[in-house]
Amino acid sequence: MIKYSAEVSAARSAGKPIVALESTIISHGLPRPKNLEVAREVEEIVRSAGAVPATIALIDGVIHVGLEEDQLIRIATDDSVVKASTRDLAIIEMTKQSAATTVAATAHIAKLAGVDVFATGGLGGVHRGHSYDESADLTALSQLEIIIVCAGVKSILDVAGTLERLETYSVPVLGYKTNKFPGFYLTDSGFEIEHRVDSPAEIAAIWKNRADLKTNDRAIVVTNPVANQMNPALHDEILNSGLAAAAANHIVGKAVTPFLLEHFHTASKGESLRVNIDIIKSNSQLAAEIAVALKK
Ligand code: PSU
Ligand code: MN
Repeated sequence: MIKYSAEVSAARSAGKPIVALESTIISHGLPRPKNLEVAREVEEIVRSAGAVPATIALIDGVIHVGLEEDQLIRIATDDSVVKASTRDLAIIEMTKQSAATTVAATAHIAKLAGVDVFATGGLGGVHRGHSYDESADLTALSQLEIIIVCAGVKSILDVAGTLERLETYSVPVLGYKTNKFPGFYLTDSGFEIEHRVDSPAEIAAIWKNRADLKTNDRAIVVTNPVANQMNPALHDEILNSGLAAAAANHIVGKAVTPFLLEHFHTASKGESLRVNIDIIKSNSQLAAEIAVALKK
């Protein structure tokens, strides 16, 4: 059912630390041709930190954990690549389409492959003004034992609502070297986080304690704030114009998030893109360090 890249297959046999990487950010989150460049750089960051990268996607209906070069190019450049959440996986296998996986779908496949650590940019969550538009990322996190490293939830979302949902689902939220909940493009979303951690070793200790306590049937969210944030005034202005444009164009369902991210990248003339790239690189670095710490 799952095909492993040569590198991931060797890492599994050797018991090496592996980091799962999502592919929707490559296909639908970052503009071309930067997306392919970043996908490659992120994999290299994971390797330099002593872990093995496993970018996850479906190619012609087959689930791949770890992509070979031609497969990564396919995800980054082929217009027919769709965005797949967990509910889409079995259907895409049947139709033999190629698909990039969201946080929810990537986490699901990572668990099937026995991978415990996962890096993304920003989590999905509750959408502003639409309390029934809630990313399947949240329900996935409530069901999968995995550590996800992110820069908080995407700032296009209802951050307060998303934090409340994470509390309901008993998903712990940790601030990496901070007590401020990161705001994706912004270092601080304006919300506090109760629990701060200062090292991958502390996160590994929490992971082990949860197994003993049997509170490990769900994810741990590690939030890693971006160092050089977007200008907050510019951020808020673009967010407002983006939300208005999404409503005016009747953008719904899985198209909402890619639409808003694209609006940001265009309207900010590359400033949000610069931040998004910083985020994914720094999260991948931290995820690799955590994966290494879990093996100690
Ligand atoms: N983080 C980014 N860019 C992205 C995403 C995350 O920096 O494009 C993707 C992830 O795959 C996440 C998805 O799961 O956006 C959320 O989409 P939705 O709101 O439709 O669930
Ligand atoms: Mn949605």
